[in-house]
Amino acid sequence: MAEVTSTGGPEGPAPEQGEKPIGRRAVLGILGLGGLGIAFGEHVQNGISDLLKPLRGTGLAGLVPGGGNFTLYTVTSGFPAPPPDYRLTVNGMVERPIQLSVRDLEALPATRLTHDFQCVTGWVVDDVHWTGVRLTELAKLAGAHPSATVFHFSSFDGVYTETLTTDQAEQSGAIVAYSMLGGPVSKAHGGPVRLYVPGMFGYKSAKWLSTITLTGVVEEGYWEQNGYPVDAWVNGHGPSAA
Ligand SMILES: Nc1nc2c(c(=O)[nH]1)N[C@H]1C(S)=C(S)[C@@H](COP(=O)(O)O)O[C@H]1N2
Ligand SMILES: [Mo]
Repeated sequence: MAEVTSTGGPEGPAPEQGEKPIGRRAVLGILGLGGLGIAFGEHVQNGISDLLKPLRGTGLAGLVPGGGNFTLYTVTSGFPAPPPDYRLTVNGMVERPIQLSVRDLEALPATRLTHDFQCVTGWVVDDVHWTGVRLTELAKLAGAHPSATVFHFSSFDGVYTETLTTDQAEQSGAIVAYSMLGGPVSKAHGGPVRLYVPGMFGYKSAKWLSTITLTGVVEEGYWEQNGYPVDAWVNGHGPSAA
C-alpha cells in the first residue's frame, strides 16, 4: 500500500531514487485545463469524491487507475533540499515567534493519525500513517493572539503557499507532520516537515514547510490562485455539519 509511483513527464532535473516529480504544466494537463485561472467547479469536485466513495476503506481504491498510490507533485523543478540548519518558523500575530528543529518538533506532544490522502484530481491513498504536532499546539506554544484567525503557510521551494483558518485547523486536527508512511517524511513527500490536513484535498497539505505565520486574513494559496476552492473539505463541509 501507499507505494510511491510516478506518472507523467518530469519537467525538472532528475530527482532522487528514480522518483519523478510532476510539474505544474503536467498537472494542468491531467486536469484537462491546459491554461490558468479556469474555475474548478464544485460539482466537478463532488463528482470525484462521489466516484470514489463506494471504494473508500475497502482497499479497492488501489484498483482505480492512479488510485492507491501517491503521485508526487512539485510546482518547481524537482524537489527542493532543505537548508542545512532547517528550522520551522512560527511567527506573525504571536507573543513569541519560535524556530523549531525537527528534534524540537519530535519533543513536543505527538499526534498520530491513520487517515487517507486524497488529491482533487481523483487519486486517493487509504490508511496512511502520519505523526506530527497539531497546528493548534504550535499556536499555543507561540502564544497566538486571540485575533489571529488564520494560519498562513509557506514552503522553502520558494513558491507554494496555503492558508487554513484556526477553526479549520481545529476541526480537521491538522498536523505539522515529520513522519508518514512509517518513517521520516521523505524529500519527495515534502520532508523534513510537511502539513497534513485530514478531510481536506491534498493541495492544502503544503510540502517542504518553512514558515507558519499567524494572520487575520485568508489568502488564496498557490493552487487556489489557479482555480481550486479555498475551502477544500473533501465532503464539502468538514466534520461538524451533517
Ligand atoms: N510545496 C508543495 N506542496 C504541495 C504540492 C506542491 O506541488 N508543492 N502539491 C500539493 C498537492 S496538489 C497534493 S495532492 C499533495 C501531494 O503530495 P505528495 O507529493 O506527497 O503525493 O501535495 C500538495 N502540497
Ligand atoms: Mo493534489
